[in-house]
Amino acid sequence: MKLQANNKVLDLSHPQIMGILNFTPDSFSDSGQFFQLDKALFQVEKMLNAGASIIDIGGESTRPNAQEVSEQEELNRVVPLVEAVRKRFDCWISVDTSKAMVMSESAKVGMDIINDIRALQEPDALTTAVKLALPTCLMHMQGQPRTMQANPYYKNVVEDVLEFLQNRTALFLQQGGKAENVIWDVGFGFGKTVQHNFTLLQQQARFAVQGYPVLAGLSRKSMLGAVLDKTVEQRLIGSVTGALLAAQNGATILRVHDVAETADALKIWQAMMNA
Ligand code: 9MG
Repeated sequence: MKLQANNKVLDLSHPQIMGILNFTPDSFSDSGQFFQLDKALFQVEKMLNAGASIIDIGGESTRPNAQEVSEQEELNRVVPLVEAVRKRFDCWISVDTSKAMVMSESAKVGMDIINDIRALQEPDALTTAVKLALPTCLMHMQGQPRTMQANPYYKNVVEDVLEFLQNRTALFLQQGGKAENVIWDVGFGFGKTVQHNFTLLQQQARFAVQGYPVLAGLSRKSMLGAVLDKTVEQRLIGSVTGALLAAQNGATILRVHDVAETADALKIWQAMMNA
């Protein structure tokens, strides 16, 4: 499998690392605006040198209980950063957004992948993504970030998530989107209990065999903290293990904070696979 955008090809015959770059007020809060951009670019360079091939830029915090961000605020945060990364680096850039305007403005300055945790359900998002004709990650979430962990419920979490992704994909294709631009993500931590999350991780191969690349994001998430009884800062080994298990179960894009450590783990896994 592969992705194509803006005259680039991303080979998904082995897992690729997507490095996380959150550009929310708390992420680089100790700096002024110019230095914030500078620090973010330094962070991008570090992740690329450590083995990331995709940088995921987000201007909206998607943590449980996070407040929503206005369109203008998200545009102000994301678009100049996408433009700056595009000018400096020859990497893949994904933008974590659900807003049609952020998608189209980011595409103008070099975005390669739309990463939408709301699977194109916001106004105009579906038609915009189809028009942009870029690879698009459709992620499953039950509820909204502010309330999603209140009381997650599924009849059968694997079947329910599978049905949701199939339905969103069918709509995308009906509107004229191309199958080769679809990426799937079960949405670890988005409206799911610890048990739901680990069931989805265990059964991830069910999603991977459906014909679309699977993206997995477990990095530092509370499902790991719940098992390890560790704070966010103490979840490095849990995160690397989670990424590796996701790769083993068919994920080909791994969304992580700790790029260098994940890259080492993948190299060992790959050596075993190639032996
Ligand atoms: C933005 N974001 C936070 N967690 C994520 C996950 O698990 N997958 C994707 N696609 N995006 C995420």
